[in-house]
Amino acid sequence: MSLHQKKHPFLEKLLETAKSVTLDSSSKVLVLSDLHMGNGGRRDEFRRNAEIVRSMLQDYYLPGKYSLVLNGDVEELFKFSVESITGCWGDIYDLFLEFRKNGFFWKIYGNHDSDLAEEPDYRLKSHLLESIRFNYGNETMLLFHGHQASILLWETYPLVSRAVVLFLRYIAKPMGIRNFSTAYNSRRRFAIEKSIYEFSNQAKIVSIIGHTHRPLFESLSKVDHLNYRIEELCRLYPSAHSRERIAIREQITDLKAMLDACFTEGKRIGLRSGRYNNIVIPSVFNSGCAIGKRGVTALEIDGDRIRLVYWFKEKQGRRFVSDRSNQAEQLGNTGFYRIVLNEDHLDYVFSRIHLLA
Ligand SMILES: [Mn+2]
Repeated sequence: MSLHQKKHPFLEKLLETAKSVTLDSSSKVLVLSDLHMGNGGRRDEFRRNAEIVRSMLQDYYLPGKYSLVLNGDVEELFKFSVESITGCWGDIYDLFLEFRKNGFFWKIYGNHDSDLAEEPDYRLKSHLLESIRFNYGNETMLLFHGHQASILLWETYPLVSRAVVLFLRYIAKPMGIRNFSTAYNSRRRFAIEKSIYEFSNQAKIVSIIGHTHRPLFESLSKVDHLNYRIEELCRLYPSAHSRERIAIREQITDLKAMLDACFTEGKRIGLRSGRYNNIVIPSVFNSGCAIGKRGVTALEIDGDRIRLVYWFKEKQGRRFVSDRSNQAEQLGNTGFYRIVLNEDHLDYVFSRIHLLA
C-alpha cells in the first residue's frame, strides 16, 4: 500500500485538499470545461459557440435547477489579458453567477487560467478552486482540470507556468508561433488519461476532468465505446432469435458506419485508443470542451445518473447520430439541439469500480 501512495503525488494532494460538496438524490450538476474565452475577436475560439453556451445555460440548465461547475481553462490567458476577456463576455459571467441560486457555482482553474488566483479584481475570485470532491453516499467523485497529471513541469508548477504564459503572450504570439502549448498531442493525452485512470482505480473513485478536450465516458473514448458496443452485440447475436438477429445486424451496421466516420472525419481528435488495460474500469469521465467545431460537450449529474451530452447547431451537427438511438431535442426555437451521447447509473459505475479495480 505505502509503495503506491507516492505514485501520483499531485493527484493525491488534489483529493486531500479538495473542497467537499455533498450531493443528494435530487442534486443536478452541469460540468463544463475548456471554454477558452478570449476577447471576442478572430482568435477567440469561444466565439463560435458563445451563442450555444449562452442559450443552454440561460434556457435549459438555469430553469432546470442545475448547479454549475466550470472545470478549468475557462479563460484563454495564454493569448488574452483577463481585462479583455471579462470586458467582452460580461453577460456570460453574469450567467455563471446566477447558478448560485440553484445550489452552487464553482470554478476550477486549469493551466490556461490558473493565474487568476493572483488577480485581485477577478469577478469569479471567491468561487475559484483547484479541485472539488463530490460526496455521493459513501462514494467520491473528484473534479479537477487534469493538467496536474502532466509530465511537463511547466503545466504543474505555477512559477514555471507563469513564465510560459508570458513567453506565449509576448514572444510566441507576436512571432507567430502557434500551438506551442496544446495538450492535444495524442501520446501526451494518453499519458495524462492513463495516470488519472490508475490513480482513480487505486483510490476507488471517479475522476471528472477536462484539459485534453477529448470526451470520455466510463473511461472510454468515442472510438472505444463504439468498439465496445459492437463487441457486446456480437456476443448477443448467436443466442438471439431470428427477429432479434435482424435488429442486431442493423445496429452493428450503424455502429460500424459511425466508427468509419470517426476515422475519416476525426483526424484531429486523435484516434488512439483510450483503453489502458484489458478490462475497462469506468473511473474517468471527461466533459470534452466548449470550443468544438460542431458544438459543445458536457457532463450532467442528475440524481443517481450521469450523462455525456452534446449541444450543437442544427446545420453543423446534422450528421450526428447517437448509437443509443437517442433523439436530439431542440431547445425551444433556438436552433440549438441537445443529444444524450451516453448515460448510466452512478451506482452501476461505482459497483464496477469496486468489483474490478
Ligand atoms: Mn487545459
